[in-house]
Amino acid sequence: MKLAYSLASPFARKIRIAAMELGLFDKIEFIVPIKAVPVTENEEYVRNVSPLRKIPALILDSGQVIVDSYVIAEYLDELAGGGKLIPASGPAKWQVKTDHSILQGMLDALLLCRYEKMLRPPEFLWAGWADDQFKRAWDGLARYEAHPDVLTRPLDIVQIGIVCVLGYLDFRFPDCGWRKAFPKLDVFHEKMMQRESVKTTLPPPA
Ligand SMILES: N[C@@H](CCC(=O)N[C@@H](CS)C(=O)NCC(=O)O)C(=O)O
Repeated sequence: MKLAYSLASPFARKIRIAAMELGLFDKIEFIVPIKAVPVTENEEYVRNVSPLRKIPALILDSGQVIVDSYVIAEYLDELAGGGKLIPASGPAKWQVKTDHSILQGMLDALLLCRYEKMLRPPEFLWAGWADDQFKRAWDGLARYEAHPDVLTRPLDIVQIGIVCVLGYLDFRFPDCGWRKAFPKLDVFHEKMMQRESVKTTLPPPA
């Protein structure tokens, strides 16, 4: 199978970490098919992979395409036997899915903030909107700072998601000061950095 990804994408990083942790990394060929920013047309990708023009996407050997990083993570988890990074059933499953959705929203908000600042012509920039997107991610971090139980349990997709948010902040918002504001997340991040999967998937220098 092939993963359409980029080294800079926090969503794709989640899948690369999950694949390594699940022992599936070597089964995947990693390809960089598009420049993953809005307003970059790519008809072939639209036709063959996804009309949304987003990465990551997993292309199975059968040709079937799986999109959205959570769905891909769920697929890989099932392939690895199930219940490894996502609980198989019960209240824990729904809590993990909910937490993951919040983290997904945090990443979406950070990307919107970044796109607003990077892509929009300066005269049209809506600073209040970009700041509000950033605040959603920031408030999300406060949620996990207040729930250290999430940070100390065995590895799951929520912890991987948190690492990807923190790594993206270091990558695109290096002066935001999250370490000072969220000391428990800082300790968590240091601990996670000892994992090969987390260390080797850091985004490249900006
Ligand atoms: N919900 C999607 C979000 C993926 C996403 O936004 N990817 C970004 C790159 S990090 C992208 O492809 N952006 C291109 C665009 O929005 O045009 C997922 O979890 O896979």
